[in-house]
Amino acid sequence: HYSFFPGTPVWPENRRDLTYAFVPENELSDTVKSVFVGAFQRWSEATTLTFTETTSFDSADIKIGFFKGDHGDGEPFDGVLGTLAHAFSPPSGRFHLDAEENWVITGDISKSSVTSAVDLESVAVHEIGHLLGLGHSSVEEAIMYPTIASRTKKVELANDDVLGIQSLY
Ligand code: TQI
Ligand code: ZN
Ligand code: ZN
Repeated sequence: HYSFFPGTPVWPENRRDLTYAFVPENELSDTVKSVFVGAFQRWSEATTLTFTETTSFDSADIKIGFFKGDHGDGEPFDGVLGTLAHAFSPPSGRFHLDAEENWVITGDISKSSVTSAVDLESVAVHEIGHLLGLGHSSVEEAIMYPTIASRTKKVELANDDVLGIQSLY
């Protein structure tokens, strides 16, 4: 079953059209950015929320960046595997990914020969759930289940995820 953060934080009523921006220094390719477009779409299809990229980083609701090790928020990344990414409850909008992971951005991850390969879209869909206010789920099929088998792609919201997000928005 789905869960929320303590106190059930959500984006306020007047902040349902959210903007997101990428840390300019990351200089991400359009291919990488399009993975996030797809991940946001999963959640906008289940709600009335919308997500639009903005180039104005400072004013964006959701700020996405890849960082290595200690990146100044007291929650350092740890290199390959371990922590992959973290995102914080509303209305933080902080969405950080571990730059040292072997991120897979296209293709069939199950065919990857890199045992530590991690599917970027799967992690992005999960972290966006946190950004919107969902905690972890006890349902194994759910995107918000707290573990993912390695070399797995899991991007389709389960019923449990949809029920959870629809009770928030
Ligand atoms: N990062 C953890 C996560 O996003 C961070 C975390 C731990 C957390 N406990 C939390 C965030 C409680 C919010 C509330 O769950 S992670 C997975 C999964 C991670 C893990 O790097 O371990 C995914 C990131 F579910 F597969 F295990 C993405 Cl998909
Ligand atoms: Zn961080
Ligand atoms: Zn999580």
